[in-house]
Amino acid sequence: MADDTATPFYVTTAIAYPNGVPHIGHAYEYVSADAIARFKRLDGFDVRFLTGTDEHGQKMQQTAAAEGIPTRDLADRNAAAFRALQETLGSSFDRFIRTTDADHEVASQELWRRMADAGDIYLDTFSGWYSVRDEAYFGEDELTTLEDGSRVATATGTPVEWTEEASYFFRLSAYQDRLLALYESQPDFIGPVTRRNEVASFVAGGLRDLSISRTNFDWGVPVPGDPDHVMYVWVDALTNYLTGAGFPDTDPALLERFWPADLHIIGKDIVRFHCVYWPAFLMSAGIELPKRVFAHGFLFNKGEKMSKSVGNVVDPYALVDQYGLDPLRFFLLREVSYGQDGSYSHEAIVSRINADLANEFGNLAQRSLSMIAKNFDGGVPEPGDFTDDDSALLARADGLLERVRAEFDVQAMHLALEALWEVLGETNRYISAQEPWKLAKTDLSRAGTVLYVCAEVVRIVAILAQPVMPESTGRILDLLAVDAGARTFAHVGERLTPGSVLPKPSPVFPRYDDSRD
Ligand code: ME8
Repeated sequence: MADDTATPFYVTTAIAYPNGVPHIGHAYEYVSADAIARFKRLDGFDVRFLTGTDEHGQKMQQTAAAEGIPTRDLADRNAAAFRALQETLGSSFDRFIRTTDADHEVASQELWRRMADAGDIYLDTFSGWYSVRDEAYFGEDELTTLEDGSRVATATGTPVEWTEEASYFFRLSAYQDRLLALYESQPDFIGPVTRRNEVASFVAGGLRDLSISRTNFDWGVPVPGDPDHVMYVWVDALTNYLTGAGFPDTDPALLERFWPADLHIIGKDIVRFHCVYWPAFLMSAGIELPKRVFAHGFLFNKGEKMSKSVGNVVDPYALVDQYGLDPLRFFLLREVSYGQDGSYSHEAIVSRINADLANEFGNLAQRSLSMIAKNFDGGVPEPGDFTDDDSALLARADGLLERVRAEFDVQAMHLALEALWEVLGETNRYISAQEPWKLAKTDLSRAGTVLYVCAEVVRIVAILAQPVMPESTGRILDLLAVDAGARTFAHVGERLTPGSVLPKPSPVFPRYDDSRD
């Protein structure tokens, strides 16, 4: 049950095109958005997390025709694959929206009507160079002519065709000043800052009206009052964020609570749609704007762009099978600076698993808990007076929540994890310096204090790392006998209860043994 007293937080991913199967780039986006959703829940927010598939458009219709199957069958099959991937990744989404859902057609048509009522939609003829694959028109200056005389879009290399059609247009040009004022007055609207600057300079260069309907195919949402036209796929795609919050009136209470969205997580290639078109549509329709759009970077295999022809498209399921889900989630969020492009390779993943997880975290937990089991009858030791070193380390661990929260608030998950691992590093140095294994023979009470401090750090880091590695941190918290109800961030400031009985310790983060491949 949603907690009505908690502050709402609505986070979304991009909705994927199900004209193919999901790849590691999709997995990356899901894991990062899921970590944010989990973080906010643990931090006491009432979270709604939306994800799904973007099923309309000519590309879907063409892919299905090429396979000789109805478009709906292609959509059903691949939407199921995207949903299954999310489940495999442990994604905690609240709704998996499909743009073929009945309530989504109603929402898209209502948004259209409101933009039309505002006088922002008109009928005209559109002609230009159209790329089916990109579902976008390109100007002459954006094309390259190949040796065989055919033309492709320079940015994406996809073929373009000269196309003329009757089309409805959206008066995007009328929104230039309001968009620039938005970026100026709400500097947090677009993150990271480099993307905001790019968008602002694009808009400052002038905006042309946008063609927002098509007549050359019918796999889309019909335009209200003119069923010969279907909506341009991006109009309907962007509306998913509203549909998923109960717009226009499928769930008024949900809409009231969760709109405007707090955060749209997207990839860097679709910034213009989310930061120019989307706010302009909403301004036109008189609907509040989302608070923030954050664009993550692209993920590359050893620095190379994934492509079917290079043969380096990595199946995310294979990575989960090989490395385990939590290590993979950790790697993706720790290794790549969120917002920048990143690279992954077997060596890089193994190095994170062995250095960060097995050595820094796993060993610390295992060593501390085994010494407690051996010397204190398996119960949390009673700490004596804390020395300055003990108190300084505990203070650092107590300060982590604030640091990690500040990093998550600006989607710097890599820095949040860095902060946690800094304290784990200090704790490993502390345990080496204190030598509790020696103290156990000479000063058992002091050994107990040292181990208590270590167990406390492990508890705090495990609680704060739950959004990234829900399953393994859960096991660490089980080993510390932390109640299921005492694992939210509100409990970080508590302390382990001396005397509480701990289960037999077992390693949570095994080393990756390369010789087993
Ligand atoms: O763009 N690395 O769908 P999509 C990281 N339907 N992220 C990547 C990536 C990579 N190599 N490749 C793609 C669409 N992505 C539209 C969205 S939203 C109203 C409509 C990201 O399946 C990409 O940037 O092509 C996007 O955020 C998401 O995956 C879905 O991409």
